[in-house]
Amino acid sequence: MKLKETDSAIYGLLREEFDYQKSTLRLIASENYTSKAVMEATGSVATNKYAEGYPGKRYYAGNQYIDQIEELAIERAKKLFNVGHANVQPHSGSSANIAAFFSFLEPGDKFMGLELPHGGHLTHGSPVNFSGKWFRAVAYGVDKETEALDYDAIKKQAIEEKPKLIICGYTAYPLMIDFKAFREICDEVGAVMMADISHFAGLVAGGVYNSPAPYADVITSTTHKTLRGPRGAIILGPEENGKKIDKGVFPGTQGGPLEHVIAAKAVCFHEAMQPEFKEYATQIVKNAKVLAEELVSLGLRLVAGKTNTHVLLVDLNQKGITGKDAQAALEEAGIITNRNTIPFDTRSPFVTSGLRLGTPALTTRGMKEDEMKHIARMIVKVIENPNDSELKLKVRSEVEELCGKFPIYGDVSY
Ligand code: DSN
Repeated sequence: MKLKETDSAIYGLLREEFDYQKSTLRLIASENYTSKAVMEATGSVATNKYAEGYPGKRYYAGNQYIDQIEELAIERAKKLFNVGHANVQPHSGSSANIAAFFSFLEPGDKFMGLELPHGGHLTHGSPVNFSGKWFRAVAYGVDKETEALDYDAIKKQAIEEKPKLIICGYTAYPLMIDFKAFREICDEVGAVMMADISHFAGLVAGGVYNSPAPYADVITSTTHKTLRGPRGAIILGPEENGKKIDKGVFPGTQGGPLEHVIAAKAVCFHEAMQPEFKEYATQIVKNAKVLAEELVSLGLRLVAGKTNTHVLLVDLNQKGITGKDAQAALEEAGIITNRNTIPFDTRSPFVTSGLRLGTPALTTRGMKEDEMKHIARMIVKVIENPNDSELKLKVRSEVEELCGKFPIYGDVSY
């Protein structure tokens, strides 16, 4: 039985999506192309099984193979991130953060997280999210001059606010985080240290980003960004927090785990343990740095002036274009990005003054420094001439030509 015959509408759309992914440049910092092996596991028979509970303690019969899959995923996650405990069941990054809050906080407790426009995530205390509605969220920010975290200022604020938990780890922060400094701040005020490493988990696994493992009480992460696995998440921590973390996921905030996705997570962890993955992570950062330098040399301003991670944030204010319009013009040219607020942004999150760019997906395609320079030139041309249809068409064909040289999923066809 084939999808093509049973559901031609979905088949046709998936085929179009596949062609679109092949022929466009993905610069969304949180996206990637996962391996065929990961996709195979995601599309496997493990989707048919209910397995509420944990390996050896399930609420349903018939889990002898599923238990082994989940155990393997757990052991690999522990080894990859050098932690005493891993829970591989969270369905998404937001689910992982809800579970972590459930494990360590009571409704109404105070916690601190980075403000959304400064690079924080929705689940780190935004007033429209559960994190801001059910808890007393206090936002810290980046320094106005440097646009970097000011650890002394965060410490001062933490001493004044006395939060029960502090989150570090962000979605749009181009610099490396000092996790030891956060541990010291948390110790000073008796707070739980939570690190959300969703964006840079692959860089941690590849050894090119500081690891929070020696410091954090709980670590959450998605598995599909720089880590290049299936869409999903994990929660890690020291062994002594294991029971608390597990209860926070099930029965705290989730029911049946997605065992097909857990199988794919296990595949992803195995892939991330291979020497090639270190090379991949190293190249992601090299590419981001070259892309950043080239954009700056072409006249764009970057938040914090640079990147030392996979992500860079362009401040479009001097170019007289909003993030929304830049994103739309680039999309027409086949360059897929996302608009993003920048620190102290005067525009709404729907419009924004910034553009977030990242190199994980381009690096998976095998692109290197030369391609980054080429892409930077195309981006600047479009941003400077967003209404020039002819130019956008020309860039679109340049993009297609470049994509053709760096194919994805070479022998896969629909
Ligand atoms: N949506 C993710 C990102 O793009 O950073 C975070 O959840």
